[in-house]
Amino acid sequence: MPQFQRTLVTTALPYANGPVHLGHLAGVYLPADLFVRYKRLQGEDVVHIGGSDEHGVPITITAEKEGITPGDVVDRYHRMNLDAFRRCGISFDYYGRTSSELHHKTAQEFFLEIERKGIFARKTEKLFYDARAGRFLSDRYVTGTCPICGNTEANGDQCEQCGTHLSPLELINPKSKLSDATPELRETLHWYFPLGRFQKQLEAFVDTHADDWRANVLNYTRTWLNQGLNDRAITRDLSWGITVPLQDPEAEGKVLYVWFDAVLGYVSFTKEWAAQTGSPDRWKEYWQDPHSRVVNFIGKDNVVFHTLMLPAILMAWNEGRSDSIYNLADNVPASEFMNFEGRKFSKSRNYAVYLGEFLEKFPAEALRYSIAMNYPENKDSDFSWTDFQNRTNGELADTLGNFIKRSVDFTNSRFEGVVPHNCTRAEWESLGVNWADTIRQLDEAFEGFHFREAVSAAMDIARAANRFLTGAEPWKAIKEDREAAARTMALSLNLCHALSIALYPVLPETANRIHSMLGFQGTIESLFKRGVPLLQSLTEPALLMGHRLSGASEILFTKIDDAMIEPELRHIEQLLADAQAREAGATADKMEFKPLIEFDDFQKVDLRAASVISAEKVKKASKLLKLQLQVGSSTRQVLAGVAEHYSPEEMVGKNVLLVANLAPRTIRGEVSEGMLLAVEGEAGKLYMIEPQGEKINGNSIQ
Ligand code: B3M
Ligand code: ZN
Repeated sequence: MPQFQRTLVTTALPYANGPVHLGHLAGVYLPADLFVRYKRLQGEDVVHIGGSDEHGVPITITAEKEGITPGDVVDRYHRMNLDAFRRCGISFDYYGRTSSELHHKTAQEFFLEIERKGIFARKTEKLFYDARAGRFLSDRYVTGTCPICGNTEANGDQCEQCGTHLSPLELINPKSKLSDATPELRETLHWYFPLGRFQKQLEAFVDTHADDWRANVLNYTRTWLNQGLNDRAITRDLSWGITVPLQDPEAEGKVLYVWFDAVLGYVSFTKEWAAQTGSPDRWKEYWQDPHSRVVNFIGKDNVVFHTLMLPAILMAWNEGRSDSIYNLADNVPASEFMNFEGRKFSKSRNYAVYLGEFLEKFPAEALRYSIAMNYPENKDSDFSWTDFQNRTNGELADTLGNFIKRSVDFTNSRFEGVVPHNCTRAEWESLGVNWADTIRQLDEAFEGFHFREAVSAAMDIARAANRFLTGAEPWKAIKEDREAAARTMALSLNLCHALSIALYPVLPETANRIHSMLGFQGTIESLFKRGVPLLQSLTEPALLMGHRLSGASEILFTKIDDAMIEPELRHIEQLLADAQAREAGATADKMEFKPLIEFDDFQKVDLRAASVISAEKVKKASKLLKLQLQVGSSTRQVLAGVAEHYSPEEMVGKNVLLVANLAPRTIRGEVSEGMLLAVEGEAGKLYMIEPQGEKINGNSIQ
């Protein structure tokens, strides 16, 4: 692994459109904080940059819904999230906002540089336009019926019910969210970033990280690369965002696409941080010195924006330059998701525990520890109240907290609060902790982003310490062999000190409390020194005979009793019951029959028995099968949303019922000439209607 002189850590910029929840903390902010605190402890040069993503359509929709301005929305959530992070001990060096002037300027500078090089393409396309509101509608502003599952409230970019990614043009009965009007298609011009132009360079970039990036990150990225990269529109017809910085009448009323600007927020905020430290040019050391590394902490849903889009933007900037060349990310540790009591967090369904609210009731350090121990590194993990309670009471209060308190109290009461013995190296090595191994384990785990292992390795010291103290029984020894008791206490106090260092990344506040109980002035942070790795000092006992403790002793963790968890458990039951009621309600709605139609209306539907000749999966559409049908003497192609219920092999040879006179539609670039009838069973499972009988193919129903 190459050695870097400094590290820039960035964390995904949460949309300032709602409060962050425990899922965000587990996936992005806590792991990043563990990493930067570890680096600082080791005397390394590290800067942690984060901030709010304040553009994008969800923000303008919220503003319209609440009758306030987008500025009001982002002010509210920026403040709320920053405060929750602070209370949780997430140690940003800088937490910016994409609405800042410097960020607007930076994103525009990138746009202009790429425009100047002639890399963007300008293309005219037809987009939905709401004539009543006088506005073009970006995907999220259009709603309608999903062509795959029939959900009447599908969004223009995705159907929440079946998960299919859609374009607004695929919706049946599209409606504008602004006015309920049926939108019309109008031509509009946009700037496109030609990702495909960088395909080879991006492939080479990703290949250089084949050994050090996580499997999930490589997989997502390579799936995209294998499908071939396309042009992406990077402007929008909106009024909220960063204006396209051209005098051109064609650019009027257009802003940069939120993702184009958001990923550049990392650069802008590093500049703002540098200015704040009094050395405005210092940001360049982190972005443009080849001896520096950039590490982007994100969730798995943001992978390609960080492994393809941001690198491609930087490549476009770097192209043909001999100076001011940006470093591409050295690593992009993307997490899987942490679920909550077995279900996905969902902001739209209000199934979430928000960080700020959690910290009103429970201590941040206990949360940090539980979440670190459930870090969703390679697969989705789960947060449950019972697990949180058990870890707090068992591991933090009983194992760690008790050990520290027993050590300090006994020394205070029996040895006048003074370390009563000089521990030898041999004694230090005899405690059941192999210090060199432990340090190596911690180093490897933190450097490799294996945070659960890192925190467990630190907690193993507490377990060994407890075993040692309980086994040595100084409260008995003190009566016959004061020297033995003195030895035990000196070793225990040194273990307390080792714990304060090893657990510092995950429990910074507790570590500082231990540090001060042990009689040290100043904070642990005040010991940090460039080039001095504090973990390495654990190989030697740090407290010498005669060192005086502070004299105080605190309970580090209070147990969480059932009465505190009870309301939370009831609250989840309520949330789950609500979700079930909603789902049942949705089924009940379907039971309401549609308005009556005349027989003649029904006669207009041409229903035919057909049979499936061949079936195959459709690229980029995991729900669709492309079927060729025999309908009497003719053949037909139909796309059916049944890929999750039937394999292509199962479909071939089936008799099916076809709506034969449905106007053809294009889905995913493929024409579908008709629709197959199926009925929904439990949990959304689909069953094809399979007419039985001899010589029925091609015949209509009677
Ligand atoms: N705001 C999406 C999200 O919060 C987006 C991340 C931006 S990172 C530059 O998931
Ligand atoms: Zn759908």
